[in-house]
Amino acid sequence: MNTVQGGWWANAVGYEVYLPSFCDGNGDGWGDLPGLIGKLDYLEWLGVDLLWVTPFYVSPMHDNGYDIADYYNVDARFGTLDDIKQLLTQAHARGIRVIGDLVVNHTSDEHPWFQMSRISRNNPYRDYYLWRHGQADDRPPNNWVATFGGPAWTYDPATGEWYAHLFTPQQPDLDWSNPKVADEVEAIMRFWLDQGLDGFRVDTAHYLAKDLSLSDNPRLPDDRVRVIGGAVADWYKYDHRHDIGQPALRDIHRRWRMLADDYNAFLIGETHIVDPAVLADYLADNGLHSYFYFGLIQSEVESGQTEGDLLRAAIASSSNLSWTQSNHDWARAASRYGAERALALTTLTIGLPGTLFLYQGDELGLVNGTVPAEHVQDPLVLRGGNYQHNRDVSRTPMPWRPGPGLGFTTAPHAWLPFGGRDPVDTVAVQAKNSHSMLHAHRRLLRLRRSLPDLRGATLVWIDAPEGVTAYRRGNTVVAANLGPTTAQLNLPGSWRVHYSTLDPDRSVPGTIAPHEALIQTQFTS
Ligand code: TEU
Repeated sequence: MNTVQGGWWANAVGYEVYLPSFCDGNGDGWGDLPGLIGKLDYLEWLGVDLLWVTPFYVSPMHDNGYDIADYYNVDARFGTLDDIKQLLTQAHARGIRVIGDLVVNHTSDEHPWFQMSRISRNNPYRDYYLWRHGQADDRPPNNWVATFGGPAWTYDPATGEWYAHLFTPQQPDLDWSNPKVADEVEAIMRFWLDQGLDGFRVDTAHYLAKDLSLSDNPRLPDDRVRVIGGAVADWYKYDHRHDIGQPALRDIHRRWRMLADDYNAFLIGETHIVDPAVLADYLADNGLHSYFYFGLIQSEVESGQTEGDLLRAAIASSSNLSWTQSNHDWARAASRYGAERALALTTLTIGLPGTLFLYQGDELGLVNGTVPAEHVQDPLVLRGGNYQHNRDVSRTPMPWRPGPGLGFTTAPHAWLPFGGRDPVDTVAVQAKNSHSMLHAHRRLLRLRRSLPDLRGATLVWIDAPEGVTAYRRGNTVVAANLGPTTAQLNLPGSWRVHYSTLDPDRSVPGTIAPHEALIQTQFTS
């Protein structure tokens, strides 16, 4: 299962740019494309191969761009179509590819398709969405709940029917059983690939198709409910047998894959599926080129296990998964793991077959930003969810340098609070310190390029001391101590340490401290 397949993205290092919070080029406190273009030198210096840029299309921003009102234009708050062209030209000149975000489970309720569809029951756009009679005037068609809490249906008095939305009511779900919807989305994909985009991260890739019987989802027995706080708690109480993960998804993914292959473009699916076997099944079915493995974001390790055990199971299923520890929807990795352990896990994943993604600020070891309750913008909380579970903590502005505005903006305020960052959290300060997290990440990204075994050689897991996860690829060994005590890693032969997460000057193998990871190569004579 360890043969690397795939195109230019196999073994690439990706970097998620959460556009509203990355860099503000025009001083309005909101991140934009000119701001991002101004940071391409930094991203090249860091050593990333691929950017995933979150939605930049026209949007009323009820969910920061994940509610799209016009798929063919750039929202003025982010810039212009010309800025996209500039971004692509300048990124490509630096050898960096750029993928966009394909958000097509739903549109914005301000999209003209939805505006038309709600006018009358026989409007030609009516069947672009899922409109249904209620079980009674005050009872939705079934028991589905929205991911962000509350019923997945909203009643529209204009036509006396309900429409489905697996997120907020401002994000009506498209009806993927309508071939016209599939054609519209293909045209959108082609438009952006023709502009030079190198692919898409597919938002909620396992949603899209619904079971058109619209049967109720069974309630899970209490002992199978994942305990999670905030507005998403309701979602986890059900077995989502009828609203997501439907067989019809497979055709949608396969069709997109063929389209993308014509462009040599990369499609990576976002699913919350933590069972790697399910993802492997999607992959084996000629689905998207890769899917994010969310095990290091969402699943808890069982007692006696380490995150290394999760990774071993994942890689046993497929070599085309994408590795990540954070994104704009979850608490930052350094807050969940501690910065040192997060770096050790990044080191473990960097040598695994597949694509690795960092989330902006991961390279600085950033913990969650501070966002006082009165400043929260996340629709999850604004819809009545629990403040403790707001996603804004991972979305506060990127700290570029100390001082007012953090180098993110020249405005006195940004759209979110600056997060309470210290000078030592910033790119400028860390760039001057060779022992910083930033330099540790930069060295690591460079090693992936300079040690060919990390990309091509067969992967073999090593019998390592308790707590240590280690594998060998050719003459290179990657090992991380995820246990609580110092361990001794004795390998036959002579070895040189190229990389230690804790000590940039280390070259001698041997002990490995808790939360330390090493990359070492064997001398061959
Ligand atoms: O997220 C999908 C999603 O439902 C989760 O990641 C969700 O945010 C999480 O379970 C809550 O803790 C995607 C986007 O990444 C997210 O930003 C959007 O809000 C969502 O889709 C709707 O488009």
